[in-house]
Amino acid sequence: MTSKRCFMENSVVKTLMIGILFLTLVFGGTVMAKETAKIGVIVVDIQGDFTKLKNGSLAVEGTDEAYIKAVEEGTKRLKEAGFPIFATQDWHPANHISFFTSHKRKKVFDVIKLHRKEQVLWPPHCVQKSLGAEILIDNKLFKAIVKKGTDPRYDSYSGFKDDGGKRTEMDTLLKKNKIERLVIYGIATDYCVRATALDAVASGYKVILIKNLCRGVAPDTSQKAIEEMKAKGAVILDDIDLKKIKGN
Ligand code: VGL
Ligand code: ZN
Repeated sequence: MTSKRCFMENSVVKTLMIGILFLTLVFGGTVMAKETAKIGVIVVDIQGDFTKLKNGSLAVEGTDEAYIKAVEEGTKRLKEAGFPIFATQDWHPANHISFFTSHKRKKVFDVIKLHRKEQVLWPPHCVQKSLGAEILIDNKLFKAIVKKGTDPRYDSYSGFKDDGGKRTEMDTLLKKNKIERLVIYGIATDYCVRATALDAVASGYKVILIKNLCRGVAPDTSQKAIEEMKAKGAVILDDIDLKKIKGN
């Protein structure tokens, strides 16, 4: 009698244990899979020429030491959370078409029509191998640095492709790393951050923009750019919020 009851209890316990194990595997598996939906980071153009800190040729408002420090600290946090970090680097030849100096009778910040688009003529900046082209945060943070704007004929605000339609290695790199969601921030909100984020959305990535880690060339175009990114489906966060980044 006692041994029979004991046997019954044992089998009930066994069934329960197998059930719990099964449920843990199934539900735990899905929850885990969701949590590991892979997140990557793109740090856009944190280069000397875009900063006040380095007296850059195209220095953007608010790019002081505190800003660069905030970008570096934020990037470290995201790396420690396990996300692969990618950077874009504006990397122009000295005769690049976006430089006003490459056009006769043109002044800095003139706007011309180029390849059927409006092109701002910038001061020469981020010339290949120059000091101003260097990325200002610890380069060891990056899994890869994607150079852009290397073709003298085309500008490339986007880290994904230039104005001639030639793709960089960004999308291949992200796909290789199984990235589905992208945290994006950097310089400039209204140019390279905007173009990179919009191309990321168009390429099927879920985009999270960290507003306080972005700086723009002008307030009105920056505000417009943020609204545009939001309208296209990007999530705008004021600051890094790991819970929201993982759960959004
Ligand atoms: C950028 C203007 C020219 C940028 C690059 O990084 O936003 N802006 N080249
Ligand atoms: Zn440029």
